[in-house]
Amino acid sequence: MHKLNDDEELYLEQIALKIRKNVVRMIKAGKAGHLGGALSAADIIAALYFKIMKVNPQNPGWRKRDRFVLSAGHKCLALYAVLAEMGFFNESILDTYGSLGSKLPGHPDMYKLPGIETNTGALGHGLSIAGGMAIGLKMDGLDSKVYVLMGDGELAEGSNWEAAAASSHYKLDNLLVFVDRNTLQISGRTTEVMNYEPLYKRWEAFGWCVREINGHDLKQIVENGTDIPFENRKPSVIIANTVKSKGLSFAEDRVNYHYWKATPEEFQLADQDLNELGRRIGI
Ligand SMILES: Cc1ncc(C[n+]2csc(CCOP(=O)(O)OP(=O)(O)O)c2C)c(N)n1
Ligand SMILES: [Mg+2]
Repeated sequence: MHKLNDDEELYLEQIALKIRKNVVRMIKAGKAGHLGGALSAADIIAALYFKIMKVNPQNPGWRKRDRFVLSAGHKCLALYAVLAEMGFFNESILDTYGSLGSKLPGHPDMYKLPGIETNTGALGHGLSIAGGMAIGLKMDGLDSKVYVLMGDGELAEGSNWEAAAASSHYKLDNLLVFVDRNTLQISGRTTEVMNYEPLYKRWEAFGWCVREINGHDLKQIVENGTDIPFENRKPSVIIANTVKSKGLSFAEDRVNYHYWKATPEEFQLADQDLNELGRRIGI
């Protein structure tokens, strides 16, 4: 387990802010994009890449790397931003979002961009893929881990629960799921569209070791994310309570910012909010 000190926390806050700024930058370039889920997950993704996982931007296919599966593929703007920040590719590629032939499609494509482990976008498949990776790593005698980021609305896909059962059956203690529980999905509150609460008890009933954290608290994310397995011979899941569109005051916790086709006035507001946050944390 790694405990973040204050300097490390500030550094990760700065990375998370850069991710948020670059998410908005890509949406500006592409004229629209999935905003809310990228921003609710920005802190988790910053912590994963900059503190928790072993990856090598100079050698994306390094055999001993940890694997990251963005099961909720529509959050990919946050993934593109962190991969650019890590140096997997030149940051200028971010400005091609939305243009023909871009390496940054609306959902991630492992054949187009270094650092993408698997194609996602159709919800409900990432956990099955990750389970297969986790089994494969064990068979190869590697101690690498598989990290998965899922949406809370995504959990309504039944295939997830087959994968959850299989992961505990095969004792995949090299697997850690983050559920970004922002309580919204595409068309409303998750509890109203398709209720899967209480999440904690459901995961537990499927044989997982469960923890619940504040998904914007970088200390909690790192402390728990570096502490796996929570229990030997069991897969681990962190239910991360978050706010959809976190960081943009006019959009936070509002369903209509799941996908954002912004007006120039809204872009101005977004820049104001993020620059203000930057002034507070020194960038
Ligand atoms: C199989 C499938 N059905 C429907 C969709 C359309 N869709 C895209 S995002 C989304 C909502 C996802 O909500 P959640 O998992 O909570 O994501 P977040 O709130 O983090 O954006 C839906 C239904 C999809 N991508 N795949
Ligand atoms: Mg959600």
